[in-house]
Amino acid sequence: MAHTLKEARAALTMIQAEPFNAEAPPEALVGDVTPTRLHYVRSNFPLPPHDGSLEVGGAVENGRTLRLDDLHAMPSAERVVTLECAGNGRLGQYPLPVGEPWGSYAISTARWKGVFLHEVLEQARPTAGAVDVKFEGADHGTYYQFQDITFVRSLALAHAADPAAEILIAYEMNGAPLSPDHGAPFRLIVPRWYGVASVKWLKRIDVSTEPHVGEFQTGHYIYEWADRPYEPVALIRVRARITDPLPGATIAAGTHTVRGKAWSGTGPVTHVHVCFTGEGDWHATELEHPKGPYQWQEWSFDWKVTTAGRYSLRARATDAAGNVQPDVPPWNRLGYGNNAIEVSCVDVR
Ligand SMILES: Nc1nc2c(c(=O)[nH]1)N[C@H]1C(S)=C(S)[C@@H](COP(=O)(O)O)O[C@H]1N2
Ligand SMILES: [Mo]
Repeated sequence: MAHTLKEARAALTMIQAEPFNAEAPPEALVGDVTPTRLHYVRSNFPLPPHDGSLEVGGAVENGRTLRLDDLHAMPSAERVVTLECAGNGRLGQYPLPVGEPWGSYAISTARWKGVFLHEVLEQARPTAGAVDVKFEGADHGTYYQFQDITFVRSLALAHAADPAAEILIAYEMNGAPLSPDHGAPFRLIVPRWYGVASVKWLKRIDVSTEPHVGEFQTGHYIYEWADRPYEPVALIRVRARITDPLPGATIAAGTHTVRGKAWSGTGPVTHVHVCFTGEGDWHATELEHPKGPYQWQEWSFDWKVTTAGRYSLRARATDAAGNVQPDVPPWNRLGYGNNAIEVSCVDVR
């Protein structure tokens, strides 16, 4: 397995060796779906062993233990979902906060297959008074001041049990069983939310009558400011990326089709504008209709450039909720949710 693990990781840009954390390469953003070997990986703890069982319990009338066969026997669903780490773009924050020094590529899109969480919860029958659902991974370890804690996240029962939320317990990614780094044998996929909600190596689903207060949503993965109460990170903020030309490229004068992706958890994205001088010359791009509710959209713009020189390219997305990217990273102590407009320099000769 060591060999295949090494192969599975070879195309990624490593941020940390152990636990393994790695960004996607720029090619990851070219198509609609990111090939699995190019999908970013974010793990807080070493790869855990998993015994293949998933306990569903707590404040439910019908607790049970599910195995892969049980999940396979249920109706399946497939969704294409863009995942972004809430720490993506942390390097763009100044002063640099603690945490993984992510550049801009902790973002990818995959086709996930599994069963709907709401169906599993319906079968479990939460008791009256249940308000929260904890999702526990098999992974654990040292974390800041903690000797040994397990990766646990919760969602409000109203969200977890909502058929419209389309939360998956996924067992396949891009047509193959989940790989070790992406949460084998099964994981949560929470569309529209920063990746942290999508608990990998899912071991236990625990319905509760009290909201969960855990390190991964009250100590980290929170927007923390000096002057107001913190908020847990939740929906992915609106963002656009230029994928062609890549930063630092040299292109010939003439007409160049500038391309990119745009995404938002409060989406869909309704406009992407591009700017070539940094002086407010914003041009509307051609934006494709979303191919699905949870995946990035493609946009393009035919840029006619006749004068040689260095240009600074910017792309700015706006979504249906009216959210638009800010010029500078919205600072918070732990450096989450940087969706500032990116600038890339391109030489025209
Ligand atoms: N059990 C467990 N699940 C986890 C994590 C983790 O450390 N442990 N990391 C989360 C974070 S922060 C992100 S961004 C996504 C990344 O999913 P990926 O590695 O498949 O890209 O997994 C989430 N699920
Ligand atoms: Mo993340």
